[in-house]
Amino acid sequence: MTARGRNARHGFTLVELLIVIGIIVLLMSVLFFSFRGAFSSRDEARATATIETLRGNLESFEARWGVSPPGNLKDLSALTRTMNLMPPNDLNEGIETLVLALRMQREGGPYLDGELFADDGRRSNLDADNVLPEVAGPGGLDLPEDSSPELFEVLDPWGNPLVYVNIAELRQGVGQQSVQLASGEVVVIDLTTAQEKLRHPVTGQFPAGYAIWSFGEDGVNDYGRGDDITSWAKYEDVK
Ligand SMILES: [Ca+2]
Ligand SMILES: [Ca+2]
Repeated sequence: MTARGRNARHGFTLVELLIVIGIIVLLMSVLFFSFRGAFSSRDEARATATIETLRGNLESFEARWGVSPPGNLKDLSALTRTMNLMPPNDLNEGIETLVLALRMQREGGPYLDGELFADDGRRSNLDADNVLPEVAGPGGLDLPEDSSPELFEVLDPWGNPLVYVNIAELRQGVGQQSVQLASGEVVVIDLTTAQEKLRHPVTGQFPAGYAIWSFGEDGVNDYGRGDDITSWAKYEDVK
């Protein structure tokens, strides 16, 4: 019998076995991380696309109204000369006001993308609040006839509401709000921190007109930094 035949009968040595196991473990971890990476980049792309859709809708509103949509119901009342538009609570008020403003039929509206509004995965009312039906109807905000007076939010792919801030209000220290997450946790948007974090670190400029952001995959408010997804060019990306 040849030397080769004897080696084949003895099978794998311990070292060979360990190398094979090591390679299998390595391949599995590569696969795991690439799957996870693919999922999180798909979610990030969805969040970016939702914000882009809102940006387009918002620009149509600005073209007709001459200002960015207000970030609180009191200012939307003033802009639209609608009485009694009081916030039932301070939860999610920025994004609720944006959605409401974009749903109005006045001045050529509604501006809100129909597909986005029909998407249960992206449209929600986590804090189950609404405006008075008489304010919602003709002579008031004039929402579409078959439409609910609920104060809807737009959600990111992780189920948390997007945050909407009107920059003119932010500069005046107006628009205090809290955000109710999918988990039920309530996060306060601190205006002083927002004034600091939303400014460009070099030029000191705020995003023009408004700011929309998602807390990102970690669900933590980084005020548009970190893994947050933003309607403006992220400052980490600015050269
Ligand atoms: Ca709501
Ligand atoms: Ca975050």
